[in-house]
Amino acid sequence: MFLTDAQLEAYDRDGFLILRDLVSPEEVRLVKQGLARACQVQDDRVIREKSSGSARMVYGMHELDGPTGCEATEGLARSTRLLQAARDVLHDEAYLFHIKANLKEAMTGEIWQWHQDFGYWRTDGLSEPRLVTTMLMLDRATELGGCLYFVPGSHKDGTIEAPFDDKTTSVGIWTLSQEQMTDLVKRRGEPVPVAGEPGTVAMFHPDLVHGSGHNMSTHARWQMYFVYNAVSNVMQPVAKPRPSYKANRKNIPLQIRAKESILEPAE
Ligand SMILES: O=C(O)CCC(=O)C(=O)O
Repeated sequence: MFLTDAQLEAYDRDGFLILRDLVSPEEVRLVKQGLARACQVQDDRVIREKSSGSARMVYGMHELDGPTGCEATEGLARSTRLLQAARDVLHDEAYLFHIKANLKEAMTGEIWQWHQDFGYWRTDGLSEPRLVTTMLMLDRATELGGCLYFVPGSHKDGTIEAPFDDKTTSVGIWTLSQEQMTDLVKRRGEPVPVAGEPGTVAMFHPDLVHGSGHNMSTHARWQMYFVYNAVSNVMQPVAKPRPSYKANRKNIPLQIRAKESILEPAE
């Protein structure tokens, strides 16, 4: 076990858990270096903002033989801090469903409407929301800079049928309507900002309602999202499977890295 019983209880109650100073500044620096390199790549793994053309999302940083691969990111995904914590929450062995970075450049980084991630992932053939997202702050995340917001306890509503929106931002998502969001906030309370220093981690449930605003600050806000699926949460076949860097169907348990710090070679 990496997480305590009290932390697991908080995760079950709120749908998220914040772990401050989990990743060292030097480790964050290495991951950022790899991400800056990956942003230069011309590939479908790099999705750009419609308005500015700067990188908004980067997939596949754990694929060491892929165009965006980064040893530091792949190594961190297998650290006890991230992988064992994911296993604890999932009560199972875990594997990487995907890793993606979300970037919001200063002044231009765009919003993410209110949504639940499982709204998308169930279309990949997943029947159970037995995944966990482990988000790592690579920059200071602030309210002005478009940090994430969570609606505590909203995962208890299950997966809400929401309309698909591929118009208002650069990436289509099943976005909660104004009526759905108003009703949710009345019952569950106001959204809370997920602000913090680089190295802070937030683990959250696939049915947790979340979103974030435009980056109005003069600083970039980069974040890395490690999404783990429980190995027993087998994906069913679908007519049009997404590429494996978005929806990995190979449920082979991920092994913990021999060295905990990614500053040391793996084996
Ligand atoms: O990075 C953000 O601010 C939001 C990301 C998000 O909600 C998502 O990728 O599903």
